Amino acid sequence: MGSIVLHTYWRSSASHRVRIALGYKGLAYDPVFVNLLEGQQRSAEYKAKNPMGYLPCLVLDGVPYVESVAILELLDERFSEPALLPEDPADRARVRALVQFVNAGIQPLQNLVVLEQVGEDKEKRLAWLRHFIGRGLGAFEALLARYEGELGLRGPFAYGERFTMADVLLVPQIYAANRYGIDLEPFPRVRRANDAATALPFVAAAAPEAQPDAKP
Ligand SMILES: N[C@@H](CCC(=O)N[C@@H](CS)C(=O)NCC(=O)O)C(=O)O
Repeated sequence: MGSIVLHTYWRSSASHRVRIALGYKGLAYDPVFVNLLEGQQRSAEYKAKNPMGYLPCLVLDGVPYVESVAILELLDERFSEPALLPEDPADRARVRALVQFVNAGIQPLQNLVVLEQVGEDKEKRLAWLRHFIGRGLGAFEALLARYEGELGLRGPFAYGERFTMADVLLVPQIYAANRYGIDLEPFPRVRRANDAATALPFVAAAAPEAQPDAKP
């Protein structure tokens, strides 16, 4: 195995995804800490790695890769066991739908660059975050309920008995939901999946508070 470097920030949910996936696959990496609050992601040096100015960036054998879901797919293809996606194409599509509910439907709306456009008012930002995260988690819960009805999937993870890429996306999203005080009571399947995943040691090791750059 070659070298793996991860440009990360403790509270970056997209970096959190990649930390979980690396832990799941038992891959050691060297972290490079990029402080989002200090704007280090917008430096010319970092933007040479990711022109969007977003974390994470994974450097594998000296080659930089960006966009967390593309990175997860790359890791799954390069280091196939244990797998992040089921084998059956229909199952893969259903897991990928859960992945995209978070990746496309929720997380982009909670990004710093978007919140800056919402305005400086903290209450306004919080209302925005609660609206879009709550809306997206409601859809995630509804899709889990549909899979339960159609396929008999009853957890403990998001897509049945095995940990998948859907769990990799869900855990950081629930971390953010808790951070912004979102009521998770209406989402029992989401809570069950998050509880099952966060009980796993490699998921706990990837948690924001467990990172060396975490601030109290
Ligand atoms: N779709 C991207 C999203 C990445 C992203 O939004 N990163 C956030 C942290 S979680 C970021 O770096 N934001 C910096 C900013 O808004 O200035 C991915 O999945 O990698």
